[in-house]
Amino acid sequence: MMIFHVDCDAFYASCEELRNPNLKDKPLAVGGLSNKSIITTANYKAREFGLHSAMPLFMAKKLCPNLTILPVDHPYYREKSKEVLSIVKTYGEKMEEVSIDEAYLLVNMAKFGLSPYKLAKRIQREVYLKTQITISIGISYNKFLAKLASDWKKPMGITEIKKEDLDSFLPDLPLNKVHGIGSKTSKKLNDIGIYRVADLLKLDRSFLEESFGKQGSYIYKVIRGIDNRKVTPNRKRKSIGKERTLSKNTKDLDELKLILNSLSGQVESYMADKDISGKTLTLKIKEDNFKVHTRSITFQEPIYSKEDILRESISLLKDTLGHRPLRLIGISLSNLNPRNLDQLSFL
Ligand code: TTP
Ligand code: MG
Repeated sequence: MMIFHVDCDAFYASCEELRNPNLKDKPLAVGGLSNKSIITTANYKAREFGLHSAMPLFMAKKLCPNLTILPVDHPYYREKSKEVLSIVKTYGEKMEEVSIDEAYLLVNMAKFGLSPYKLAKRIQREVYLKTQITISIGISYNKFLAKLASDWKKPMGITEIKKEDLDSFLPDLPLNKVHGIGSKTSKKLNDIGIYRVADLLKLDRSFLEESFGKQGSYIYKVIRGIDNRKVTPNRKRKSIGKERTLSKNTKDLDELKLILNSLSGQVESYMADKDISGKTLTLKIKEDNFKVHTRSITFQEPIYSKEDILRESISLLKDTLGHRPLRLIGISLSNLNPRNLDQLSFL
């Protein structure tokens, strides 16, 4: 078995180029339209000017005055993502979607009678022919290395990392290229003179564990090519909800708002763990006579933040609350989808 990590090239920008082909050879960024916002991505032409994801728009414009900027259109990208990933999925035993444009695929090579490289080529070609989206593929024997490999050569790259190649891929790697080392950890490590994987390799396991806990032991292992995480197909959950039976029946709005506040926080953190968002919010209440009422609202754009969930559930509560006190209150989000990176909420 091999693990393939598939990642679409300049995904949002490529989607936009598809429906407007004359943008293809021009620098293009997708992002918010006010100067304070950031760009979510840039096509490869714009990257020649130094543009990258999460760059403030004003900076992008300064570096690249001829930049075309388009607003984000999630529903369209999600559609394209489904097209791409449903093709990729046919090649694997299992697929795990990680974000809108990437997935891990567990591949049984024996089925194909091809080298991993040739199979990756075939997947690339089929995806391109059917969707006009280009993808890069990383191939290895674990998730960490497969992900590293897909990022190695882009766009349209195929990179395989074998056990014997570890020394040529890992030691020179800067910390920010190690998936799982965030900017905070990276900064702490820089403070003690660690800049590359080669420096990290000199640190004891116990030191890393004492300094960074679980993450420390993860780092210790992955930079040695050890990663036992399985490819886990995304469970199709229909909804995510939390409810609470009240210690004392009440219809006091302020008291109920406090409970909604805590429930919204719990739903938010669950959504964050799974990296998903939901389009439909449902409020459920049970009155002191055990009568249950539910009320739902479906949004144009999916939500996942505590603030959004709380605000909307309070407004549902105001519409639902009658004159009877409640003995239970709950909220749930359904119509779930993988979400994208956090920055999007600022656009
Ligand atoms: P990435 O795969 O990180 O980037 P990309 O596909 O644009 O470019 P690459 O060829 O290097 O893979 O992210 C996928 C999409 O997610 C991207 O097109 C836009 C969105 N995104 C954000 O909204 N914010 C971000 O900070 C990043 C990194 C991506
Ligand atoms: Mg990508």
